[in-house]
Amino acid sequence: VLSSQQATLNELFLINTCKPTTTVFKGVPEVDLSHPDAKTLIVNACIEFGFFKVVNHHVPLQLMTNLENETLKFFKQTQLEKEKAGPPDPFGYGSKSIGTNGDNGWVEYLLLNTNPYVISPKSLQLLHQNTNKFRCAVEEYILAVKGVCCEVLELVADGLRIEERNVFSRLVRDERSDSCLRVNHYTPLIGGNLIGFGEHTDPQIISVLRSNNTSGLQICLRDGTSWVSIPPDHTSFFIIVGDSLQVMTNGGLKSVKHRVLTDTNMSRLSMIYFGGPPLNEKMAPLPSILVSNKEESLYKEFTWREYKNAAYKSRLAYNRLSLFEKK
Ligand code: GA4
Repeated sequence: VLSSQQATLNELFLINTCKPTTTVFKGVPEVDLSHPDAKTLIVNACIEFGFFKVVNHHVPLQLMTNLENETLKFFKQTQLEKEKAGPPDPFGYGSKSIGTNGDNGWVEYLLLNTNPYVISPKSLQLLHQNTNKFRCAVEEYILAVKGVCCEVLELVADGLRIEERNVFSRLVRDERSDSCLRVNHYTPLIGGNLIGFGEHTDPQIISVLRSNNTSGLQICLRDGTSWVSIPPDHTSFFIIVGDSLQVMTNGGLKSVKHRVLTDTNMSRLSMIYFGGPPLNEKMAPLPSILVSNKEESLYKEFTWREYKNAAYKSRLAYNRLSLFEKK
């Protein structure tokens, strides 16, 4: 029999009753960035799963744990203190509610845009309301993770045999790039299996995720129905293919649906860097891909700003790309 508190939680966060025992996935592709054939491994992983793990990335563990500790200090404050950095509109501190269209999750988070050119007042406030140590940890981490993001994107271009190896990475390196950093904190709940962050694809190009050693992340396999749990690894990064990479490769590399379930006894802390293009950037399949594959574009013409606006108007689980597909 469920306690009334548990029953309310279940209602709010859609307890996963259909498949309580999700398989732990042993087949996550692992890419050593200095492997001579990293580019092929990466493209194969993007095709097969839209997801892979990066090892040997040269980002010191201490840099990751430093941000982890600084943000934990933030999350340990009282709710009242934390809410001074909210609401997330869309940047700032948020709790339980995700986006503005009625999605909920058992999560609290910090969301900030990372680029000095486009940084929002709320992100600045978040950085400056906190200690110097917090701000340095964020800035140092962003610099490092942006490097990993760009290196992976250059290997994607190499693996696809695109001559201009910075076709994707230049968008993230651009001083107007609309990239952001999110830190998600999932506190444990007896009963487990609550939805921490509901299923969705990321709208950006790729996302680079690092978490502590608590499980919870699941991806949906290409059959569209099987959810598998990803074993956590606090020393590595996980790469998530986003909708924008799907568009730029004309559907060759598809975005991956993923979600997070809460753990029964451990807190999960994840930090995700979303590599996004500048707002004015036209999102279209690369001409070189269309030519070499002798394909027509599957998508209507749109800018990242238009896509992002559409995304922010949609529910988390919505298949946003369908709005931009040619019929
Ligand atoms: C999913 C990926 C990123 O976390 C995010 C999310 C954003 C938000 O939390 O504000 C969105 C979600 C994400 C996609 C649909 C909209 C917008 C919540 C939501 C319901 C920061 C992003 O860019 O898109």
